[in-house]
Amino acid sequence: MNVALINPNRFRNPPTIPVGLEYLAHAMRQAGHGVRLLDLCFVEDVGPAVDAFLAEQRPDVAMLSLRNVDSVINAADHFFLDEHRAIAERITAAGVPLIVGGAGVVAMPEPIRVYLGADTVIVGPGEGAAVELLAAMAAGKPLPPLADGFGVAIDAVAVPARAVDVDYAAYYAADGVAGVASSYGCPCRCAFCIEARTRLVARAPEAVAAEVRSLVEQGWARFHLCDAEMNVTYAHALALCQALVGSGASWITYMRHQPCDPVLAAAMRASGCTMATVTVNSATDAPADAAATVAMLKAEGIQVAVDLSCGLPGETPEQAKAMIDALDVARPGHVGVTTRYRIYPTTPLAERIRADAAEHRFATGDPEFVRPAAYCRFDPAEVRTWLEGREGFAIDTGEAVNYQRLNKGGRSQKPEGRSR
Ligand code: B12
Repeated sequence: MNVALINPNRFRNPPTIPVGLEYLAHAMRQAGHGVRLLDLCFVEDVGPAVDAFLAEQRPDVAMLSLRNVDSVINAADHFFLDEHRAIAERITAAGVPLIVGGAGVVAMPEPIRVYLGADTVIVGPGEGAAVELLAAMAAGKPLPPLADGFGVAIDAVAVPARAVDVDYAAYYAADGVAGVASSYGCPCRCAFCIEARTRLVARAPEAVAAEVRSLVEQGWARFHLCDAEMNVTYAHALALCQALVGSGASWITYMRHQPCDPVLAAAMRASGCTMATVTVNSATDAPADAAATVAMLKAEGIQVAVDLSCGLPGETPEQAKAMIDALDVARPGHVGVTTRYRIYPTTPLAERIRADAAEHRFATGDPEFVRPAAYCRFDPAEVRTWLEGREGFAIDTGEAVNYQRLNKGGRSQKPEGRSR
């Protein structure tokens, strides 16, 4: 079939290479389909670009990637679904069947499908599910409204071709980096998060390493690991690091504060990891464990930022302050504190707010939680007083992501152990 892939993500702080669409393009080409990708990230005149692309390619189906529903942080001051809907409308007006998928759709699959007027939404990894749908379409079957990509096997040893359809130079020039995913899904249970509680699907570390080497060969040696949290399975994290040794890449990642030990920290460093964002929830995590992980990573000379979430249902200010104290002693380069949560309708946080009037009073915004709504239990002004005088600590305003912050020189992080 003739497939049009469209990346509507024009948020450029930083710009993000549409790696998900690159993976889809590879899987569909392997299955014998014709694929072209329209990347709208740096395009000025979006509407005419979409119309021209459709008129020229005359696709059998269009696949629109929905990475961001909104900016999440700061009560989601950028809401992207309206601009995505304008693109979706041009596709459907041209009579082209529309399938949507991407990291954002898991937030609320059916409301997003309806909002965009799409035929189908695929939740989760798309490599297997999109190919299955194309086969069904070719056999004349109707498109289902919902398909579960987590339930369809992916080719775990595939090595997707990179930088074929996307202008990497434009992204790197604008502070972007390549992304590489070694797994999808996240078994963590964070109440506010849309990725949590999804099935973990892992790729073979050797295949990921081969993909990384191909990026390095093309000159794109710095990448962001795009796993939800790299270490949710300790054995996979360690095997990934071991496979990446000698690739020539340098990489940055998100990880949970646990599991981590000196062996994993050393393997990360040996494989080219230069920076980690450690995600910590003061409602559930032990301060000593979080501080220990920061120390282990710093001992290897890895730059560390912490994304600290505090003020979740049931949490006391004392819990949050104990975590802040412990992190202040561990001294990561930056601690971004979140106290306002975007409420997504499918999360446990939303369920709790719906069920409990005492929690409802902390919620503002769209009562259906489709358009931005926020939960804020700790007054940010008070939290600011807890952070006063602590170098590197700030309420996260979404003005930058951590690799930008630390590149601009967060708190200096002199390696405490081996030198670089
Ligand atoms: C790594 C990451 C980053 C890195 C990206 C680095 C890089 N160069 O790639 C950085 C730190 C830069 C970043 C920034 C931001 N991020 Co971010 N990020 C992620 C993370 C962890 C991985 C995304 C990823 O690339 N995955 C790997 C690729 C291969 O998977 P994928 O894109 O999901 O694609 C697969 C499927 O979704 C599907 N698919 C994709 N498109 C399509 C289309 C169709 C039609 C189909 C059928 C299938 C399909 O198939 C693909 C292959 O399996 C996700 C969380 C997560 N685990 O998903 C958050 C996430 C995507 N980020 C999010 C947000 C909000 C942001 C920021 C706005 C944060 C901010 N306030 O600054 C910015 C936006 C940047 C931008 N320009 O878009 C949200 C978006 C959802 C939402 N809530 O709106 C997520 C989901 C986190 C969350 N829990 O809320 N991010």
